[in-house]
Amino acid sequence: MADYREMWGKLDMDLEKHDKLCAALPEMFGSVYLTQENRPEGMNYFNFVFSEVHGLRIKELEDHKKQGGKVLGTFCVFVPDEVILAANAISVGLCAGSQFWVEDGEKHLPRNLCPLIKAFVGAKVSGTCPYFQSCDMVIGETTCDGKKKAWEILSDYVPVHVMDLPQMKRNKDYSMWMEEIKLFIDEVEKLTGNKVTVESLKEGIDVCNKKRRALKRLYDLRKVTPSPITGLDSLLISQIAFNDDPKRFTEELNKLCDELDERVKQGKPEGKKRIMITGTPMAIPNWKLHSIIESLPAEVVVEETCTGTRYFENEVNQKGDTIEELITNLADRYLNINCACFTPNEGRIDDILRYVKEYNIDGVVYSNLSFCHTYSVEYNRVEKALKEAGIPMINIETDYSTEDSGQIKTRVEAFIEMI
Ligand code: BJ8
Repeated sequence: MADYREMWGKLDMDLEKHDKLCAALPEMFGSVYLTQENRPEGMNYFNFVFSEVHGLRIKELEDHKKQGGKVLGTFCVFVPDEVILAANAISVGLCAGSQFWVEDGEKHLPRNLCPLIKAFVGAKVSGTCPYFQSCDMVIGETTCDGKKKAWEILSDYVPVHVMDLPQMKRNKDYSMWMEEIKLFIDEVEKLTGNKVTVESLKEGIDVCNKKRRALKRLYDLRKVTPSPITGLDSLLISQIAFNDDPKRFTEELNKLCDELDERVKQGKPEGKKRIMITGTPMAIPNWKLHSIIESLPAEVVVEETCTGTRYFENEVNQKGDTIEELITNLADRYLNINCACFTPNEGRIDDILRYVKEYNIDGVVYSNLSFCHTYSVEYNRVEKALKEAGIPMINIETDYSTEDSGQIKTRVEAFIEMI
């Protein structure tokens, strides 16, 4: 990574602190990922992307900016990437999944707050995330209270545009969300100097739909027993989906799926328990729960999370001759995402019950980031529904630290023996 120091310096990064992060990540990746046996060849691309996550990809963003392009950072799967692509800008996910940033976040935020929020604020204020440093603007959204207030702090450091996400799904909420998408288009046009046209928006929709289709293909392959790919590898792919070039990502993922098609033909059941994870997102490099579960005789075969099915389920309808029609299509697809910030949120229960059948699930791990109230309160509804369906579930509330890993492993081990 030494070659990139000049680039990082120009991005106004704290190089000394960033060195510490760069020193820790390869070791962590090696111990979690490279110790897995019999990984598909196609994972080499995703290993490479991770190894260059602060290098080559950032250089691509900088090259794009040198040619007059813009980079926008996002934190939530409700922000329509299609619009960003239509204005010839690049979208990067900024949700942070490392304990490394929490301490700096806590200098500006209460300690008893979701680690995801503390980590992304910490990543920005410490100047150690080159994605954040490359952003011309970040797009927040009014999902949970913690995020909503964090935008005010971030706006001291970087231009912020906040999308007002409705928290119910009535007709008036659809109209409101369409208005928000229109305001977002105005903002993106102003920033980039590029007009979002019917043609460019259709192209953006097409790129995003193809990416969703490739991810869906990967998840469909995981429905097979045994899954031809580990949950850990799948999670890495989903995390990389937020930052990689979307066309290249889709192409590489489809290549990997071709290889997995072959593996499926040769796979023999290994007697591992099939686990669904449901709950809060797992931003890179949060691999904690997957690595605990898969160190036991179990495989994670689906994640009902935003770094899982909520990211790619449902495509945007590409039909329409006006921007208005395409905005309606965008609103329809995005308001179909079942995040716990909505009330009621019965759609999430339906999704979970459907996945239990489709993925032949033996047990569900409810994964809740500490202090995420929406998901922890919604546990009650999910538990009730799964109890009625006769599916065992365990509730794991945790953060990014490793202090509780041993305790979680003991609990998950007992759970897996019981199911
Ligand atoms: S659509 S899950 S990405 S809001 S930040 S709500 S974990 S307390 S991330 Fe999310 Fe969009 Fe919903 Fe998905 Fe809880 Fe933390 Fe808030 Fe979070």
